[in-house]
Amino acid sequence: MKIETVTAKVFRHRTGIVRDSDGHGHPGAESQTTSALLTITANTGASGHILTRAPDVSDAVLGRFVRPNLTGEDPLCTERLWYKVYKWQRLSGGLLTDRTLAAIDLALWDLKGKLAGQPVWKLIGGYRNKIPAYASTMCGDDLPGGLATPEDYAAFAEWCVKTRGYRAMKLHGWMPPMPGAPDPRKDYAACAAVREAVGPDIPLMLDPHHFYSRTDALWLANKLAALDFRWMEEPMEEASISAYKWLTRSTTLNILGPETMTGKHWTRAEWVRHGACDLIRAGVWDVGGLTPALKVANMAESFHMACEIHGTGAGNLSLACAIPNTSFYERGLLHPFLDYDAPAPYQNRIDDEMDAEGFVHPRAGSGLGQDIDMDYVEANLV
Ligand code: LLH
Ligand code: MG
Repeated sequence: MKIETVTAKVFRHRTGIVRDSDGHGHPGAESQTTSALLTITANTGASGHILTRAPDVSDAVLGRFVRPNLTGEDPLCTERLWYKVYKWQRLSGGLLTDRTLAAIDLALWDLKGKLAGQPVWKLIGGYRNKIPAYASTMCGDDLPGGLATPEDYAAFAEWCVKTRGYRAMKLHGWMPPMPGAPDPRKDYAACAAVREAVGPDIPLMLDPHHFYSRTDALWLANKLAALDFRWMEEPMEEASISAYKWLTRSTTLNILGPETMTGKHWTRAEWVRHGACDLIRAGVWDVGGLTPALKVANMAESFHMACEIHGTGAGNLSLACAIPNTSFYERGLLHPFLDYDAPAPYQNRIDDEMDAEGFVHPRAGSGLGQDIDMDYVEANLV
């Protein structure tokens, strides 16, 4: 069997999310945006798909780094193909991103699952057929009745847990350019209000401003430990492993990371080696795909450490259900003004439907489990 074609279709769709000046998403006026569908097709006619951002799979990137390395190769050899493309990053790192590696790897896994007639979460381990989700909020904002005050967070937490059935919750705090941000005391006030609203038994986590100083991060960590928070993630720039080593040593709160730091499974192994975190982080879009993310999870397991999966979508859900050493699936980002359960215009169903008890179930069908509206994509091509 051989890979015959690698193609990307860019298509238009509506979105109700706007980006602030630091790149964080918030609810806003409807506008038009684009996404891309990457497709890898074998000579049997079977295809693997993944939805991604258009620049990840531009024709320039596919033509220079991807097609020459994949065409004519056996699509089942995901490890070999990951390395073939990855090696081009050494001299072209700025052009060939980890997100492109991730898109290629995920489409290949989708194809492998379809060829095998099996869901990917089973092919890569099949540890569990359902996983509790945590409600992961958007970053704080200044929208009245949104996520503008500690009381807003508390009211939303109450809805998430008592009405929608979530069993755990993570707050994203206020980040610039929001008024008054960054302020660890304001983040703490929201965390305290949420703990008060949901009671002592719901696991809670915080993802605050990503550029606090050591002393602000430590102050916040100690205050969250007193509220019995499960973990805090990315409170400082992750390039300083020394700062994370110091923080992890200095507080009893669990520190989770690295999330956005480059370096894939190699960086994560260094964080374990240097005691820079208590819980390891991996997301398929951060570390270059399912293939390296599985290595992160298995490495963490070997040190009796949890690997908490970053981000939403079919790839991350497949990973979370495949491995033993994770606690939750991150479902979000959520906001009181948005209906997360409504499919995007290019989806027949969302990737991560959640039941009333707060569990997400990976799909039984073959591949990654995405249900894409192919007619919509074709009708809205750029
Ligand atoms: O800063 C943000 O917008 C969020 O932290 C975002 O990156 C989110 O994906 C995250 O970190 N989740 O854990
Ligand atoms: Mg995070």
